Amino acid sequence: MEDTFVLIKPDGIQRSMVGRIIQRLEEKGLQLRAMKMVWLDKEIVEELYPHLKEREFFPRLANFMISSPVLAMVWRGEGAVAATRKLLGSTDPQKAENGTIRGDLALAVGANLVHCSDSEENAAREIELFFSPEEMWDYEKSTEIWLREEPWQ
Ligand code: DAT
Ligand code: MG
Repeated sequence: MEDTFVLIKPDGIQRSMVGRIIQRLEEKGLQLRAMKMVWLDKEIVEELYPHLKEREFFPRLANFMISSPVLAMVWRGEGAVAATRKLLGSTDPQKAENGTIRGDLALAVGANLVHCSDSEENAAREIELFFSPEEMWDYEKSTEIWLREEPWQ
């Protein structure tokens, strides 16, 4: 089982996409382990995007990310990191396939609705940035039996 970090960005909150985005993750079969609404500051944006700190667009990205509260989450599942990347689609919504969250619901790379981790290592780092172990729940879903061959057995 793998955990991945997902964050609904300010445009997702402002455009009332929270429910739709969470629905996609639930429909995929991923399990919600933790969720927290937070208002980022520039320091945490730099920690979330260390690979982009030197890029010319970073100041715009940082201003966008601190423009509204965001929703931070941990989702668990088999191959959760790669599965969630696929569900989000390409970074640039203009290039993202239809059927993906960014492909269906966004137009601009500067407002692409959702962040998710790009590797297991980064997932662990990003989760630690936002959540303590006590804030992440380990539990069985009672609906799990209804995914079996003979749920009534
Ligand atoms: P992803 O979010 O798909 O993991 P990333 O880590 O390369 O992509 O970039 C993080 C965010 O930075 C991305 O979601 C939007 C913004 N960004 C990336 N490349 C950009 C660019 N060329 N111009 C403007 N914003 C960009
Ligand atoms: Mg990234």
